[in-house]
Formats: sequence, structure tokens, C-alpha cells
Amino acid sequence: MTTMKVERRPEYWPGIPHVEYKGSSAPLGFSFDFYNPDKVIDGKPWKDHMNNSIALWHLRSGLSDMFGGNTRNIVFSSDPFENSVHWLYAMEEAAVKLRMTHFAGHDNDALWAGISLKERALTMPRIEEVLLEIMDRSGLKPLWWTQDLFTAPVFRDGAATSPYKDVQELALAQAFIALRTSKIIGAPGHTLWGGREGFGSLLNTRISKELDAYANFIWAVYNYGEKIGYKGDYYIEPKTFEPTIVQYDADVATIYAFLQHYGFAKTGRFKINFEVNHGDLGGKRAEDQVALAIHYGILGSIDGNQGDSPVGFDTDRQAADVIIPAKMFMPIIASGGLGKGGINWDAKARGQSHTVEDLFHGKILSLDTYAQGYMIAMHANRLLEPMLNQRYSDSVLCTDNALTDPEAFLRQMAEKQPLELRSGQQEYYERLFNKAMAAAYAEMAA
Ligand code: XLS
Ligand code: CA
Ligand code: CA
Repeated sequence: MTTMKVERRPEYWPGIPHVEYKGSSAPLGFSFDFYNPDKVIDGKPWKDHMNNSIALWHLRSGLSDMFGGNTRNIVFSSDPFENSVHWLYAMEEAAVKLRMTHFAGHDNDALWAGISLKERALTMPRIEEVLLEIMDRSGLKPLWWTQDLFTAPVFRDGAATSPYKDVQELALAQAFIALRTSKIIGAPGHTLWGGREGFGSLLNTRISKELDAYANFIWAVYNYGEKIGYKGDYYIEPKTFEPTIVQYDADVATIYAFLQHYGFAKTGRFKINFEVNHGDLGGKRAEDQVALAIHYGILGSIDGNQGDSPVGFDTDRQAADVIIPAKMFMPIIASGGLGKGGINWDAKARGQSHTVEDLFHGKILSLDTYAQGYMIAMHANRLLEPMLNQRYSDSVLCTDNALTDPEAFLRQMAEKQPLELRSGQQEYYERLFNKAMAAAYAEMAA
């Protein structure tokens, strides 16, 4: 293995031009039909509302699925270090060509399978130099960085929540090294996706031991972050199922309870990285989960993709259904936007779509889908907001004298006539939502 300087190639994705907005009447090609990154919306370019991020792992992915091997095999060098550095350069070029502004990755996406802890510690500083060089040259920024604590076979029983101390310690050491990368590249988020933190059967599991260990692990990571001066947030990423049956980070409410119970909430630094497909797995709609996270003040960032509702596994499809992001962006826009979070494209083309062209068509599809969603959400909020204000104009937490004089309140209530049955008007709202779609397309075509 070499750790010498690796020469950046002039081009990693030949034949793929810089993707520009051409509008939906242009012929289909390597251009955006709907997403116009430079269009100014509410005072800033559209791209800065989205903070689109390229996910290094899906770029490198060989598109295997659980029944078979890779259909895409791109290898830039037989030397593992050189190959990894080339992949970072390839990531830079892909992001720039796709007008993405951010990147996200696991430690192992930037390294290689089976690397030892010792080699990892030695190699990571070189990788960090390359990331800084890329950021400096292209203006790309990290959205978040993370550690892969789920691929290595020793993590099969969990990493932080493994019953075995040596596994827990290995996980912690790896997380420390990854957090150091987050600090060095200035990532606004460090993701702690649970991976295998959960269990298949209660028969061989002590929940309290595992949850306490999980909390200890996260406190140790946080403590290390404070020591090295990491300034970003920590993102916990919900996933309802898979690979375990019960996941300790199953959904927003479960994570919120965990953060409260173990005292993390008081740091104000723990947020949710919500992945759309992860919600789908347990029948949790993105819009509801995101709205809940916003309510609790813990929405950090979004992993954009979609699942296939009839199947119970994580398909990480490129986003194609416009309505999903449209409804998800409604609460996001209403609450003031994603802030330093963004849309990380945790999505890949189907295994049978294995060409480089498929890769880029897939990303363009996703960006265009979410752009349409964003524009629809903006218009839908405008149309629905007055109706909602009206609907809730009378809502109070508690009638005054129910608190001050509960007996009087009861007497008053006994005199009340039967209440008027009011309409929830869901269908009327849905018609307005459809109208918002028409307005959004008219604006995008203008
Ligand atoms: C896998 C997860 C993973 C996290 C980061 O299902 O989505 O990729 O986003 O570890
Ligand atoms: Ca994810
Ligand atoms: Ca996923």
C-alpha cells in the first residue's frame, strides 16, 4: 500500500457534462428539468435551501443486493489507498458536475474494507488532507461525517450495544477517529446511525444493559468531541427495522425519549438525521416524522431517497415520487428551512441500472424530484396557512377557570348545549394542495 501523493486525474466521469438547468421543455439529457440551482428564492439561491450532498458510499457502491454481487465495478487503482483517494477526487467531480454543494461519508467509504484500527489511525490524516484539498479547490463542504460500525463481522451483535466489552471499545476507538475527521474538516454534523444497535430476540438480550451501554458510548464520543473542540451537532438517525428487529433508534419519538432519559437533550447538540426510506420501513411517513422532530427542536438533516412501500427492506431508491418531498418540505419551510442541515443523497440506482449514465440520470432524477417537492411545498404552505390559522384560532391549552375554579367550570359545562359538529375538511385541503402543485409548475416554467 502506498500513502504517497496520488495524482488527480483530469477527469473521472468522462462524457458527463456539467449539469445545468434547461427546463422541462428541453430534450431529456444531462440537464435539470426543474431544479434551477441559481434561481433566487426568498433571498438566496435555491441550492442554498437544499444543501444537496453527495454520499460517498453510494457513489462507490457496486450496486449489490442481498441476493447477489456487484453489477458495477469501478476500480481506479489496485492499490487500496490510491483507489480510495481517486474515489474522493471522483466524488468531487461528480458533486461539482451535479451542482451539489456538500458531501457526506463514513470513515470506511474513504478507506477500504477490512482495515485494522492501527492502519486506520495512520491513514486517516492523509485522507483528511485530501478532503481539505478538495474543499479548498471546489468549495464543497461536509454535511456530515460518520463511522461504519455495522459492516465488520464483529459488530454483528451491535457495536456500542454489543454484550462484549472488547467490541464496545473497538467501536469507541473507531468513533473517536471518525469524530476527529469531523472536527478537522469542520463538519456541522457527526452522524451516529445505530446500525446494528438493537436486537432480534429478547431471549438473549438485556435491554437495560444495552441502552445504558449505548448512552455511555455516546457520552464518551461527546466528551471526546468537547476535548478536541468539535463544534458541530451530533445526528442520531432513526431506522425502524433492519438489520435488527427492534432498533434502539427506531423513530423520532424513541430517540427523543432516549435523549431525554440519558440527559443528552440538555447539551442542545443532539439532533435527528431523518432518512425517508428508514421511515417507510415501519410505515412512518416522512412529513410526520420531520414535523415531530421540528416540534421538539431536534431536526438536523435529511437523507434523501425513497423506499418501495410493498417491501420491508431498505431499497435506498433515488427519489422519484414528488409528493413525498412536497409534504416533507412543508413543515421544513414553515419552520425556516434546513439551516446547516441539508439533503444528503443516501440513494442509489437499481442494480440493473449499472452504467455511469444511469448513475448520473439517477442523481438528476433525485435532485429534480426534490426541487419540485420544494416548490410545491412553498406554494402549498401559502395556500394552507390561512386555513390552518383559522382552524386553530380558538384552540387553547386549557380554559381559564378550569384551572382557577374547576368546580365552576364543571357547572358551566353542564349547561352547555350539544356541540356543533365541525368539518375537518381534509379533502378540501387536499384540493388546495393540488392547486399548489399547479402554481408550483407555473412558477418553475416561468
Ligand atoms: C443505512 C444508513 C447509513 C447511515 C449512515 O441504512 O442509512 O447509510 O446514513 O451510517
Ligand atoms: Ca442514511
Ligand atoms: Ca438506508
